[in-house]
Amino acid sequence: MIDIQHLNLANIRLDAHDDGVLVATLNRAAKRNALDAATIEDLVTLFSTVPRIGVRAVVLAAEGDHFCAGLDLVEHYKADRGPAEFMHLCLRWHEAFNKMEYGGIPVIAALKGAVVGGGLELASAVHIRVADTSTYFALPEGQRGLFTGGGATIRVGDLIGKARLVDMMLTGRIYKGQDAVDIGLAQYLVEGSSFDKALQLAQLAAKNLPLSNFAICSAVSHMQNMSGLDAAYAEAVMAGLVNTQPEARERLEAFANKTAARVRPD
Ligand code: 1HE
Repeated sequence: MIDIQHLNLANIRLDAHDDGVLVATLNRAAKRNALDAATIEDLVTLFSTVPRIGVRAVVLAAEGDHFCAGLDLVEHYKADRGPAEFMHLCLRWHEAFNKMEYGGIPVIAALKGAVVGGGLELASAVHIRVADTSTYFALPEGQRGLFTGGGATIRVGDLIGKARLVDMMLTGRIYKGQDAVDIGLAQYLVEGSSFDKALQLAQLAAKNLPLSNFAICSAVSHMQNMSGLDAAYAEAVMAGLVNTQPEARERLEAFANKTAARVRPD
């Protein structure tokens, strides 16, 4: 059972399922789920805690028609922040997003409507992105006299490559539909509800052994920061741990006994 009682979040609603899936819903639809400082602190708290409370997978969803409109521009305008203050705020964004990407728990985003600016930075920190037909992606910072500060230069660049990233930044280009999938902004595009599909994927991932998911949802990202030589070494060490875990014996035995599912299409 997931214990979420002690988590007191201002702008994220939590719903724990018996199978270990935690649904975390951005809950500021009136502001199009814009990321104010309080929501960033919620994300830091949530994703610092999630790996230690029995969660096996997370669905990151949103209330309203839009996944996330990015940085809370009104809060930013009113606060009239100085460079050091904004730098420190960005470091909190990085803290939150790094906890998501490197935390070892699969995070699957159910996208819809605007996934823009910091909203795209948030979406790019999860492990699987599911879009519906209303979903669109953009980096409008340039048009607002701003620059990305929540990791777009790294994570969105990893997803779509530098040339497309710079085009989106310079021109405000919007991607949606199959084009967004084709360039790597989303892995799934559904006609119906992105939430239903994201939940289904989370339930699938939750059935994997936690140590396998840890390797997939933490080690892969760490390895991509390493040289090829070091990544191969780290992969071997990780596989040494994961592939000999006692919990895997049952699954291997089932394969050996021909009772396990075979890997076949349809
Ligand atoms: C906001 C925000 C926001 C909406 N910060 N309050 N991001 C952007 O440039 C996107 C800015 N937002 C929009 O373009 C539109 O709001 C949407 C296309 C997302 C939605 O449009 P719509 O017509 O449904 O809503 P709206 O009427 O524009 O906004 C409804 C309310 O949400 C309104 O507040 P209200 O109190 O007047 O009702 C808006 O002010 C509020 N709202 N978006 C604050 N972003 C670490 S650096 C990251 C840099 C960035 O992310 S730059 C931000 C890029």
